[in-house]
Amino acid sequence: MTDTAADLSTLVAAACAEIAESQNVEQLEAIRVRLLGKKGEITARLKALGSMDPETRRVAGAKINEAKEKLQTAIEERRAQLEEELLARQLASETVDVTLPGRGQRIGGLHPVTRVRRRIEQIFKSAGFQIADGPEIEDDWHNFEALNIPANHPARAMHDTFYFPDGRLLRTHTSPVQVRVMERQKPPVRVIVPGRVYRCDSDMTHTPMFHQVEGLVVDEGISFANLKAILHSFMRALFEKDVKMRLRPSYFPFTEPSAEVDISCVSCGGSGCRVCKNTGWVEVAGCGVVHPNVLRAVGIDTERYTGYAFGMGIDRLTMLRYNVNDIRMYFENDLRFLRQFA
Ligand code: 2NM
Repeated sequence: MTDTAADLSTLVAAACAEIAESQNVEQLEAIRVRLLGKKGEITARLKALGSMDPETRRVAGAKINEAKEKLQTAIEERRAQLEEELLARQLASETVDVTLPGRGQRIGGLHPVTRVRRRIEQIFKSAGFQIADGPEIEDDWHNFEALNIPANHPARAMHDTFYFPDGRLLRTHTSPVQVRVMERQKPPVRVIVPGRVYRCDSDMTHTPMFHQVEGLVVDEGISFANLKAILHSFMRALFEKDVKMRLRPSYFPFTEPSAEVDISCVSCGGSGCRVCKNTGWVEVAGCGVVHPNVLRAVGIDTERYTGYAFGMGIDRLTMLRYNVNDIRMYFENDLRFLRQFA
């Protein structure tokens, strides 16, 4: 064996050991460049062949090419091995265990007040009522004047109105919408108006914003008896119970006569409990025969037409239906509370 041949086999053996020990493709590539790159050790030997005599060149050339092929093969095999290892590591670290339980997605639900409002709408719809709505920011005329509540009328003090600097206000009831309905629609009128109303009042039974539904029927020959019948049917439908109902004389500027509506306590059935303060009755609405001044304010002929109207708090009806005793719970939006209704 010639010196150069021995030298070459030493180089190949050392390189093969280095290739086998390389830890990643970058290291391996550096080895390849050092050996087989343009300025590599093997490449240099191939270049040196040119200055040899033909016989020496033939023998040396064959040996160098053999060494080159051996190294190339070793490098490619090691590269494949390293890539396979890398892929295996990636697969192991990125594995998704499809048998793990999911994180879970909580289903949302309608707010209890919304659920009761929809029930109310459904019941009145099936009795032939239209559903109307209107602005929450109102003018004095629609909220008070047209409803027979002139300036300085004591009823204005009862309303704890929120005013804007320009004299407009947040509606204190949904009646202004009924005024707007009567302004644009000739009788017969048969509507309910659910919506948000605002009063400057806040404690366990009052929130500054609350929900009301008011009803209005105007036609020929409408009487207090019709009012009583529709309200009693409504209460039985809403609470899905054969509730009793009674009317107590009351006062509203926009109705005459006027009455408060009580139903037998839905919590105890009338025997007496905390909800009805041991009276057996709970107050749920106000109502009456529309005052002629209201009909006149919107240009309805009071000789030909009469009407009845009623109003109730949706939040309060919701409290009765779900046995909740603090109205503020409905507006805190605490999920622990709301989830119980989903
Ligand atoms: C109530 C009680 C009694 C009422 C009156 C009217 C209107 F616009 F026709 F005059 N709407 N709503 C009314 C009557 C509301 O709430 C306790």
